[in-house]
Amino acid sequence: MSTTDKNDYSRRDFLRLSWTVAAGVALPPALYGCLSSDDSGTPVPTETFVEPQVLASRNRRLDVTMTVAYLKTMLDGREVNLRSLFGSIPAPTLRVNVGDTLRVLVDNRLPPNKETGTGPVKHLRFPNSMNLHTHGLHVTPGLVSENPKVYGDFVMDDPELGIKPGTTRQHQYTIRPDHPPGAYWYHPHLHGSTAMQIGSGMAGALLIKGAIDQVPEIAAARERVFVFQAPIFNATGTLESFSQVADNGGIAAPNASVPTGEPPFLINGVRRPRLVMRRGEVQNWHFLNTAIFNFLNLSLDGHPLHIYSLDGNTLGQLKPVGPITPDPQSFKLEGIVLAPGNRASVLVKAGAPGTYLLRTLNVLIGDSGKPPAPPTFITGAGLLEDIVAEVIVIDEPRPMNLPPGPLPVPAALAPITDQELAAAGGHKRMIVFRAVNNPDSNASFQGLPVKLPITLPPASDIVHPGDELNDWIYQQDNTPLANTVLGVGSASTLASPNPVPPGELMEIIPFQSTRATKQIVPLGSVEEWTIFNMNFIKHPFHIHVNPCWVVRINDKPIDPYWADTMALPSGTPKNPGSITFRSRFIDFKGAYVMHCHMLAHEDMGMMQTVEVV
Ligand SMILES: [Cu+2]
Repeated sequence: MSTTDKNDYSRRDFLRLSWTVAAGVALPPALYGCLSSDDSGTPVPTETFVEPQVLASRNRRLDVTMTVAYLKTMLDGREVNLRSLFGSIPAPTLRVNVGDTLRVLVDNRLPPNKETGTGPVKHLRFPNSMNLHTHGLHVTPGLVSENPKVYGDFVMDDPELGIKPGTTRQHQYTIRPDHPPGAYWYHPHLHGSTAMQIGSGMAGALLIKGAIDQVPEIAAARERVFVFQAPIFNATGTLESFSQVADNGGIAAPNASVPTGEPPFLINGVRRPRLVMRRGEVQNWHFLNTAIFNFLNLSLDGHPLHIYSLDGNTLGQLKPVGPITPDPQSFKLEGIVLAPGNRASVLVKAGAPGTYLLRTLNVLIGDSGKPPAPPTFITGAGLLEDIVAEVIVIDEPRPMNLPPGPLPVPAALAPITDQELAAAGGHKRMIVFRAVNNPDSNASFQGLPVKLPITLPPASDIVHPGDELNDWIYQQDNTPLANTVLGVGSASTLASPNPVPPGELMEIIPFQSTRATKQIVPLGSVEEWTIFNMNFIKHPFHIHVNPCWVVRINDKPIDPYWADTMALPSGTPKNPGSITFRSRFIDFKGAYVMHCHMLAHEDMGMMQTVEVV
């Protein structure tokens, strides 16, 4: 057997093992980290990196049934029982081509919701209901057909009316021939359950293949998907309700038996997997940050990572990042920084034989003015360096090349120039993201209702039926979120030095409410939006359906780029951070959302409707 065969066999073994893990069978520990040998007796390091199962389109179509159920499996050496998609954590990679049709029948077999009646506030009572979002896809956000009911990228459900346990929903996504090919992902998006469900591992990669994949050097490179997840679960390996999810994406600690802190990153369900490359080999890696709170700041020892695509949007050339010499004292080193929701596709060319670490470097996710330094780690302000994978380059040559020239960029990603914006009317919007802290924190931790330093509107003003407004303002359980209201509002009323200006109420009304601020955009328009951040946390702003051409950060021009998720620079009410982008609201009418991708924030109301009319 040639060495190539050997390598490919061990790869297939691990694909099989991957499926075994997905099926919920514990792997014998001995299978990890062992060495096999080739015919000459030379030990060949065994990969522990596993690919998620791939579900690929055939004849321009992929039609799958997504079973949603609890999964008993091992994660990071611990037995867990968590909600899953397709019986797998992470969920399988959906692989389609531009021009294909993707159909997903969601079959929710989770047990009935328990948290009814007197449980936490209304929208947190449906941990086993869900819906489905294809993150980054330019597809219709509404219904594809009324009879029978077929849904596009629809996430506007009232939490009470999502895909309930025991029910199904048919989705259909038509990937336009001009859709940018790249790395996307899918996950549930029911308001109030999103953080808990994605934190459990309910997420998978969605690859759209097109011209970029036919570049000879990319086509020749082995492709790997890195679904970064930081699954959260308590001491018994479960995550039962939203009230267990902390603001920082960990487990809230109502008692000493529940582990605290932020969960470590896994790649495709494996902690610190090992990859094997040959000297000179080029591989094609898709990094997807599907964690619900934590940023990645990726760097490979001794090797540049050549980015060619961000959030599925081809850059047109390789942009090398690194190699970086890690410095445990520094929070300034920038590798590939991926906020929750972001993706980057990179080419890596293996150098000299040796062992190299793929790290997530120290990263500040908030700027409290005092960068955290080990060992005095400030929760929520920064993440310490971690090793996320190990790359072994073996001394067997496989000479391959990086693409020498420009890379194909889809026409849909042409820059939005000043001229185009002006010709379209030059419409601009300003939108604020912020959390309002409740100073009366002790009261909430004693289980008392939280009082916000604001004046509530009269009940007669509440158009939406029921107790919705109270629900979405008051958070009455004991999570750290109890002290915080997260919302989206209008800059015209909020860009004020007064921390609680009159009119602030509009930012904390639930996104489905008829009283909530809604961004109404005419179909075909081109606009420039500035998103302000008045908090020290870098809230990652995400908007569905149409990508964003980012032109300014903190009002300073940058080298523009396309993205669907952007970490807002930190700020204060007096000096908000900001990101300015332009977008073409084309092809699809309908209602969708923009929100914070720190998903506990989204669940607490940091979400607003965009309606293209
Ligand atoms: Cu946020």
